[in-house]
Amino acid sequence: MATNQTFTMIKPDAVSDGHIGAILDKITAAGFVIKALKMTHLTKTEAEAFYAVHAERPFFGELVDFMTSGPIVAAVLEKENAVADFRTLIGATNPENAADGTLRKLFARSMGQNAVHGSDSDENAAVEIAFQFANKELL
Ligand code: FUP
Repeated sequence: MATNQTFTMIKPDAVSDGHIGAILDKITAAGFVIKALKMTHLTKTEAEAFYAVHAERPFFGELVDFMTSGPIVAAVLEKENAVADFRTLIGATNPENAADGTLRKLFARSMGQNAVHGSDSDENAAVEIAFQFANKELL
């Protein structure tokens, strides 16, 4: 599943800064179709599980605190080559290194509060979609 799908979250900084509409607009303008969409609030357990790969990193606690600090907008996006093309659209993890016009360059506050998540592989996209969306939301 998910060869042409990716998972995104508009993170609490961008939600709080009022960028939901502008970000969704840029996502659809780039050719992605929104297949599922919800505003929700990650629990500590969910954020810890989502970023478990970073559990031993020094920034983990701050990352979990940030991701649970306010609502997020989660979405499933569809497009040919979705994972790679969406990573290009969001730009580098650190917005200071992100290319002009990328979502992180335009909307992120910092490396830790970088506005948008995008899956890094088809396998992770499938796992992340299932993590946030029920089957009936994916029809
Ligand atoms: P990305 O794939 O670009 O979202 O980046 P990573 O999976 O490497 O990191 C996930 C999140 O951890 C980033 F969005 C922000 C945070 N992070 C830091 O706060 N500091 C770092 O040095 C690396 C990542």
